[in-house]
Amino acid sequence: MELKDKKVLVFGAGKSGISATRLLQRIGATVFLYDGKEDLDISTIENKFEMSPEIYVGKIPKDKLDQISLMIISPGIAIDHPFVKEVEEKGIPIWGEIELAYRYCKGKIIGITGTNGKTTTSFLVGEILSAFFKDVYVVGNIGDPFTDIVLDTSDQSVIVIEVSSFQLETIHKFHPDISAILNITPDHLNRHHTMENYINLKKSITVNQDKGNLCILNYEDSHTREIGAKSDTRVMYFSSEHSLEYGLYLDGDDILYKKDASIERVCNVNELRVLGKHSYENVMVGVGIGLEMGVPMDVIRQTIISFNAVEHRIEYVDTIDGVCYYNDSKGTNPDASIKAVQAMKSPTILIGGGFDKGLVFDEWVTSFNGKVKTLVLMGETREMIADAARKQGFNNIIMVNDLKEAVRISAEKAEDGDAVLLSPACASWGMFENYEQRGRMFKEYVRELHG
Ligand code: UMA
Repeated sequence: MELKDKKVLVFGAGKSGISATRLLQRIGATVFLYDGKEDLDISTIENKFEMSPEIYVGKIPKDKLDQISLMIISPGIAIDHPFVKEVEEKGIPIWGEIELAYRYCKGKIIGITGTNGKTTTSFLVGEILSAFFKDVYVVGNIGDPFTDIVLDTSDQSVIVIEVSSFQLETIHKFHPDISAILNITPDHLNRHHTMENYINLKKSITVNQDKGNLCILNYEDSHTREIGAKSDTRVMYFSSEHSLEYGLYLDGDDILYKKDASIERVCNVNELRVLGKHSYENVMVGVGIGLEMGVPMDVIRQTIISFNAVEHRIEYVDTIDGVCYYNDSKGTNPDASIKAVQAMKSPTILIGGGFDKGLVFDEWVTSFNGKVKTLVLMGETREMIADAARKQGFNNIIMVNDLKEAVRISAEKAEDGDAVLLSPACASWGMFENYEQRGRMFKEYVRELHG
């Protein structure tokens, strides 16, 4: 669709909406920017554009809908939102911000999705590719909208996109040259309603791929293995448990790459700076993508060996009075948090709770396995989590009102040699703007403990 001189409605005036508006303006479209938040202060957005679009908050005049050729929606807006339905009923096409960017993007596209590990993996893939290619971008759910950079891309560019299930709801032609689905465990069920919908959304990252493309999948995850079995795309698996005919796998402490009859040792996991099986899986995906892109193994090896954990993902913060503090604010669902708990090496005071995404916490509590000595709970889900814990006989629970109190109480309860881990198993929404802000606040409160 040619968008020059067309009128386009952008729904959502967060990062994605602002960036999509800028792109649309640059390609000659007229934009109506609409946000449903009635008390949104327009003066905080107006200055983000060379030329301000028409901005509407709370409500948008009905006649505007008769003028538009397309609506772009932000990932935070569900496709069953009443306003989205109203626009859809008028027969107006609806694209997500990712789809809009894709239509103007040049170069090779790598799309990385999965419930957990996609931010770290996207970042690592960006590092591996930047060590070999000149023009590499890492965008998407990781924090910088895809629409921000598309007009800078050329045929030589490589674009790594962290893609969330929210973003996949509104793709149409989006076609990555390489895709990866790291794992699929329950998350965002309040938005997607059923696990089946959630799995289908993750799978849709491959929907436009063909035999000339590659999809990298987790052999140990029954959902991704099933996607691979039914895929029309070329598939490479990675595994932390089994040796494979083709792909990357863990053999003892070695990561191996097998293709045809040859087996190449990539590295020993003890050479890596990242910890835990889930981290080795992310590394294997990074290696797979690097190799597919033609990056020499020794360049890949050097990059993965010097790669550190990313911010907010089992991030070491400080040691105060013999207690180590870890920030895992990115632990926004039970499965991610289980990995953080498993990575702890000492008795742990765990800070959890937050926004209710319709998830259950029983498996999370089971993973404590004697390691978590105290559970400090905050947010909307705190009673729900406490019930799940008590059901399993875990009663050492402290309820708090906010994160600051959680850090203070944890410091009081912790003894020399313990760890305090913020890994909420819930989204931050309602208490914080996002998980990054929650993680930054945690680090600030920990630093304040120095007095
Ligand atoms: N809004 C409405 N009506 C609604 C919902 C939202 O008008 O029903 C408005 C809000 O008032 C707000 C704007 O939409 O002004 C926010 O849009 P948004 O929620 O899509 O947020 P963005 O700032 O555009 O950030 C989005 C992603 N946010 C979400 O998916 C919720 C960011 O992922 C992403 O980094 C960014 O685009 C750049 O691509 C964050 C996230 O939490 C990190 N992702 C989820 C996750 O990782 O679990 C999926």
